[in-house]
Amino acid sequence: MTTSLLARPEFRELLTRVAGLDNDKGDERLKRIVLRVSEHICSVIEEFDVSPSEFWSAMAYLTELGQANEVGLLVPGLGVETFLDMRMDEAEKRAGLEGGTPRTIEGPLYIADAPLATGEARLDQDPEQGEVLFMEGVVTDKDGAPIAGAVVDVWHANTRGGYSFFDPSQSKYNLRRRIETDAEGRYRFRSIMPSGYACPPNGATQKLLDALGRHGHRPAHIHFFVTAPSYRKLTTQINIDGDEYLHDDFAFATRDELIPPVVRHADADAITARGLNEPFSTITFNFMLHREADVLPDTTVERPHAQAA
Ligand code: MBD
Ligand code: FE
Repeated sequence: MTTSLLARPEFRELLTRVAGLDNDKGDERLKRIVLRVSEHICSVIEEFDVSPSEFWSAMAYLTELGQANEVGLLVPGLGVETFLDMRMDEAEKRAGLEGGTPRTIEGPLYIADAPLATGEARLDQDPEQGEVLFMEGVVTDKDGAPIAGAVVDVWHANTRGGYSFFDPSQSKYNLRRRIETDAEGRYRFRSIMPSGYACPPNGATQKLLDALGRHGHRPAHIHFFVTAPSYRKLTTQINIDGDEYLHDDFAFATRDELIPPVVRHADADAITARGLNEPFSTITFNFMLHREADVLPDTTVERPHAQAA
């Protein structure tokens, strides 16, 4: 004899009504999803003998998470954003797509409509004592043919791990640009070396991470959306090699193919040739895009983005 309430006819009937499956209005797919989610919540309550007080502390947590606008931070912290990437990777593999630059998560800190430049841009507009970084490369198709007019939308943190807009000490669009590739498919930019991001130490996300014995750090990284007409949108990041969190990212976004060599230039001639006074670093990284195809799931993710006012 089972002691589970979940199998009881009166509970099945309750779930059916919860999900609106006893009416012919509304959205069929949503009804099936709500049924399963409700069932899973009840099943977890039963499995762990969750008390009402424990349950309400979880609801208070979700409320706090939403009010602090940290939903987009906890999702990657729980590996769910990476799971969505794994599913897209699988769908592409099943459709025979191979090679190309690997995707990795977008994260919660993108701002649309950064200034658009052609060929090259300087990203650091706020004065900051950071190591100068030059990054460049080519956007190509999967045969290595350059794609002119592709847009490399790049964003990264400053030397304190903060992103403009979310960090009010930075100016609008600091360390954010869109760069259109030139006739040879090239992009390049000058910026400063980012530092890794850390979850707000007193925030809701860090509170749960603490309870799991986890840290909330990301290795230093640079985000990209790379788009071109008739190609699949690429969402990716590169990581800065040598970072202590390189293979211990709280957001699970590191991939081996996304750790390009960072070349440090310290000799006087190289420094003066760039018009600098200090050593600097360069990174070369090419993006390889796949052609769009109707049979494949769209790689453009619709999600709310803050607008830089
Ligand atoms: C970030 O900068 C980031 O990229 C992710 C995924 C989560 C939190 C901060
Ligand atoms: Fe980031």
